[in-house]
Amino acid sequence: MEQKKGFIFDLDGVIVDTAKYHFLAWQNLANSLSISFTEEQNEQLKGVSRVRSLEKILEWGNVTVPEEQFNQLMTQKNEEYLEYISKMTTNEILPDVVRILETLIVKNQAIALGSASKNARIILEKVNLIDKFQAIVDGTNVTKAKPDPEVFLIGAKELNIEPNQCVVFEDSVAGIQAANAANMISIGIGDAKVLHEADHIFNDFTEITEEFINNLLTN
Ligand code: B16
Ligand code: MG
Repeated sequence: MEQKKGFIFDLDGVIVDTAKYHFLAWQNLANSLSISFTEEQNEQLKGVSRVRSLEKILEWGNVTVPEEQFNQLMTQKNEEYLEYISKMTTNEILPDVVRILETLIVKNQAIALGSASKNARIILEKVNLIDKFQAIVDGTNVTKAKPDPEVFLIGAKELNIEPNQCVVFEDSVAGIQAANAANMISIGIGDAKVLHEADHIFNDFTEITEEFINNLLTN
């Protein structure tokens, strides 16, 4: 028999590819401090909070700044990031995300967002998906960053579904670890070599069949 489960989606790298905008904004900021910043380093910032991302960039560049400047740099980065976000459209939703969301809605499943981003609501509004989510847990609601399970546990609570009845879609290693720590089914979206700790791994949502979803609902 099919059960009601909770489906929790990460945002950046799962629903939309905003990593490219984070990269441009962090790169400009790093360059202004004469720190080099590569796409490989950007990979390591996926799922990582804004504060921790800046700390890491400063560490890589061997640069220390007073607290006031640190806060200014965070604001500067976010302002540039918001400029990119403001131009986003529905065209930037990753392939078959809408198909999977619609499949879950037709099956009367509970859907939440579980993101580290403090800009999550703006992004969901820009790509016109905000109405698909019954709960939105983002960087404004959590005190502990992934791999801590807090973001997903709050999501489960808001959906009123037990954690072990929840399924998480994630593109970052820290996010998969957070889902596993929350005792949820973890589904990695991305490279199997990177996301090997996940219970299931797909390159993207086009590979997820309705049969796979049905199996999740009956197990
Ligand atoms: P913001 P996710 C994360 O989102 C990003 O992957 C990460 O690169 C970013 O630093 C973090 O959000 C904070 O974002 O600066 O917008 O608050 O993957 O957890 O949806
Ligand atoms: Mg992500």
